[in-house]
Amino acid sequence: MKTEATLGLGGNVGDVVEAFSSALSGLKAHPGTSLRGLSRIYRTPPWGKLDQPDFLNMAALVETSLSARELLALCLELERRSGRERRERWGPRTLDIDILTYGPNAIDEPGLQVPHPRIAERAFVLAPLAEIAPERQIEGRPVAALWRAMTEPGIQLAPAETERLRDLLARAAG
Ligand code: GSY
Repeated sequence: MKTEATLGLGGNVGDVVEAFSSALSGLKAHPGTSLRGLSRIYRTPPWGKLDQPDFLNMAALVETSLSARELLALCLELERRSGRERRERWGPRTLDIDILTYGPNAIDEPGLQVPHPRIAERAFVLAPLAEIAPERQIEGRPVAALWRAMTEPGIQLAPAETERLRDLLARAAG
């Protein structure tokens, strides 16, 4: 059985666009996942811990035959391959990949909460997610409506980074 899942990608250390590209190529190459859509990249102010550089954030739509737990393991493996070390909570990182939604399912297990908690409060998640899954319901409301209701300043499109990602992905695809 195939499930449509959405992933949020973010990072603010090193070459984040390159890290996005390798993670997305890893998802593409995996037999249990197909990439169905990509948002543009956004430059976003840090949330949680403010004295760190701005993040780049984007979202991906995947069709997967993996369970949510298997998809999580794949995301962690792709983070690890990008050199991600889990250090300070809410601190700087090369690459974070979160499962935002997994079909219509709600999962609340140790280490795996889907929909990802507090999506509705985080503009850096909603802006890219609204591009790829505007109708997806979070807490009973469509993502697009949640994004439209946001007033958080500082979320900007990053066109040069988006274009570079598209180039890297096209090159990786040959
Ligand atoms: O949860 C993802 C890591 N993260 C981010 C992020 O991706 N973007 C922004 N803007 N702030 C963040 N704080 C953390 S932690």
